[in-house]
Amino acid sequence: MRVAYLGLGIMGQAMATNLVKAGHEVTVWNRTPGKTVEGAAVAPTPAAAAQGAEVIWLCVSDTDAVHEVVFGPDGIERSLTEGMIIADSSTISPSATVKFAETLAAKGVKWVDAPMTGSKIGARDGTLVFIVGGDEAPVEALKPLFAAMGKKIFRMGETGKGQATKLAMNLQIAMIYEGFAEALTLATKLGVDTQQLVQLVEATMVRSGVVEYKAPFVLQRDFTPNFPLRLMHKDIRLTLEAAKEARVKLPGLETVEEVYEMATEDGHQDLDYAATLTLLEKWAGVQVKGKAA
Ligand code: NA7
Repeated sequence: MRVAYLGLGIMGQAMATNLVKAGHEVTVWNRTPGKTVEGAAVAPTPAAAAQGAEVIWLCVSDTDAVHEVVFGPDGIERSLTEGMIIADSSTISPSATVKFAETLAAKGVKWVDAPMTGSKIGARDGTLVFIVGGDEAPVEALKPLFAAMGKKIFRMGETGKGQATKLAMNLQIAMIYEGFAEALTLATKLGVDTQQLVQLVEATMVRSGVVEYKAPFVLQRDFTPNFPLRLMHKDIRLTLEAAKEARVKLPGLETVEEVYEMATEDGHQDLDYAATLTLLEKWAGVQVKGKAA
């Protein structure tokens, strides 16, 4: 398929590379020039990249960035023609997604929200899980592209439902990790061996995929970003906004947001979100250690 790929960050670069490898005709664009993908053409603007494309795939930071790339002065809007599909893998506001889709529906353009999970390793290995919202026909048409970049897709309903589901997923990741980090901090202060605590967690119903994934990094104090704290913080804020719009109260997540706020003030925004632990440690006056540390 002819694909315009817009946004070559950690995720987009790897995803566009996998589209090229699968034989698709890809044209890329990135806001900061110089980022390229081997085997793909490079366009000077989003509008130029979208010319003649069947699918325009977006993977940029946030809601404002998507708005800029679609409706901004060099945005794709002017290049859109009937039958084109926009697939958005950025994690952005569900309600803004619905508005963007409605604005473009008059042009006969379909919007599929396709945020993903699997972080940078999943993007590199083509094993992402896509959480999708959109009409059945465009989602079906995108299947060869999903297959090139991921291992599974979950269609959650119409446009916007992919983003809504992604927020509900990341809410759980942030809260589960916060619980783990608080438990490690308290256990350390009380003199419990944290390596043994993790073994106990894994042998009981307390276990979780989040802890299984994060524990080895945390016990070695490796906070290099798999999922940067600034992006998890953005998702937490998006979730709280969506909750406010829907008049839903999320007291746990509101408190966790404050932890991310303070971790950002401490300069940890480009580390992995697991580094929120260091704030709890600072308050408790301890440092969590595993045997390997
Ligand atoms: P990164 O690595 O932070 O990359 C962000 C990308 O978004 C990067 O290409 C940026 O371009 C681009 N960007 C940011 N703001 C804008 C604006 N205003 N206009 C156009 N392009 C912009 O993020 P990831 O790849 O890890 O994640 C991308 C999304 O997937 C995000 O929503 C995650 O939550 C999930 P730059 O190179 O800085 O010029």
